[in-house]
Amino acid sequence: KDSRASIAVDLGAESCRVSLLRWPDGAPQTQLVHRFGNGPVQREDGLHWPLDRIVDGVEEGLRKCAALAPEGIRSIAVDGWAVDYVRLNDEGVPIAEPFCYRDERNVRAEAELHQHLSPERMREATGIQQLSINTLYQLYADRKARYPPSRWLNLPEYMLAWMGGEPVAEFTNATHSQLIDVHTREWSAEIFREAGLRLDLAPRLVPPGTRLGKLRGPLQQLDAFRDTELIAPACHDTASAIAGIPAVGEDWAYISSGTWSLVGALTSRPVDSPAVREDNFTNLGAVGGANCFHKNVNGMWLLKQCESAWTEQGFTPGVSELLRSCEGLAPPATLLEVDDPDLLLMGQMPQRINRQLVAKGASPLDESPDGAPTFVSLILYSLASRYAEVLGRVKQHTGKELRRVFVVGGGSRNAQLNRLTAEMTGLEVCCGSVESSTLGNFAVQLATLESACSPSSSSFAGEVCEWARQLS
Ligand code: LFR
Repeated sequence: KDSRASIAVDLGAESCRVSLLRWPDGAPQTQLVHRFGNGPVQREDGLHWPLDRIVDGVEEGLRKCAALAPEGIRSIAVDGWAVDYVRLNDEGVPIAEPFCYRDERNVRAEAELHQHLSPERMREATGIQQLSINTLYQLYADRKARYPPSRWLNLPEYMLAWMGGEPVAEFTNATHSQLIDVHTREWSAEIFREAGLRLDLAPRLVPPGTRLGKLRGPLQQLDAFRDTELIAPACHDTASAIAGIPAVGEDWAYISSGTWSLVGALTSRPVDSPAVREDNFTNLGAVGGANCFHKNVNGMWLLKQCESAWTEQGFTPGVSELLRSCEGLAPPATLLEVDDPDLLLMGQMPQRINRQLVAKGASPLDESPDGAPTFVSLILYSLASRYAEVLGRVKQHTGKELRRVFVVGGGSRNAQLNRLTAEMTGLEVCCGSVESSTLGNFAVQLATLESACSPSSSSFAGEVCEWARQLS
């Protein structure tokens, strides 16, 4: 086997990570080399991602990796959160900073578009869950704002193109756009047409595990990057995180726990029925032609947003102290509906939570830092209870006999939440990797480089799983 290193870039809404995989003595060893903070920034025209900062951070990470790997870099792949995109001119240069999916313009765009194209029809065509954050509504909001039609790339694919790769839309990421036809697995001409969007401006679709060409540009001057392949992994971080779970069999579910909690199970094909639609479950692309059947549940966002509200008041306990502070509190009498659209928006989280409690006839919590433990306890119990509810529905819809749930991602270290999840779901909670997206990203790179099977085949998925096991 080629003994050169590989790099995985994982773009997260709160932090981005650049990791290195090397083979000292022939055994794989991964290392987090560079991590930098990320977050949406409020500009005059809305909430955006600081693209220049992200690009600079990735470049710094790549340079650090090159310095650590004298054997050279064989391949690079990028995954990240889905739905957001960079609009590009004909030369592939960004026209503007990308919008953040939490911008309120999407809620309006969703309502407007549904007047032309019914949510029922859209569901039938795409098989995915109705979410105002989906790329479709954002492109529609761009159109309504009269931005000239332009090419666009989702963020991970943009980063790969920035390194010199072919501009593409990787399938797992593309399914989250709400622009893919669930039956043909191609862009849905109908949805493009009805939303007034130009199909000819959409990128070419490729499966996870596609080679996109060699790294080019200034970085190629570094010895380590002379002959580096760019690979599309599962560009959707959730699909990567699931690819990083080294589990076989049919008895397991997953919770990919970060800013969001993605709660569901892998299936061999999309699952559909009136009840699935009613429950607003999603079917998104997974590695090797499989399907992620899950629901977006709110996640660490609730905690992090409360934390920043308290920080503004000069109270800076940090998440681990907050978690400790609520140990031993009695279970809250009224639980939150964690997926209330209001709780997905940014800012004023303790106030938003109290608004919901009051609307339910419960007493509001103390919004001063003294009340922090009660908020944290309420969030943990409410999340675990929602996980249990969603996993119960997963069993019904898929017919799977679930015994285990793998929790992966940053939130998997939350021991209290894991304990409550085990209690409320009755399933064995298995703690996967905190960096499961990175692990899955590497596993797809290795399967792409080492295997002869088609990336859309289930044998490819098997090889990815075997690499994930070796890297775990
Ligand atoms: C997780 C994630 C979810 C997606 C949301 C928005 O990071 O990618 O899967 O629904 O972020 O992209």
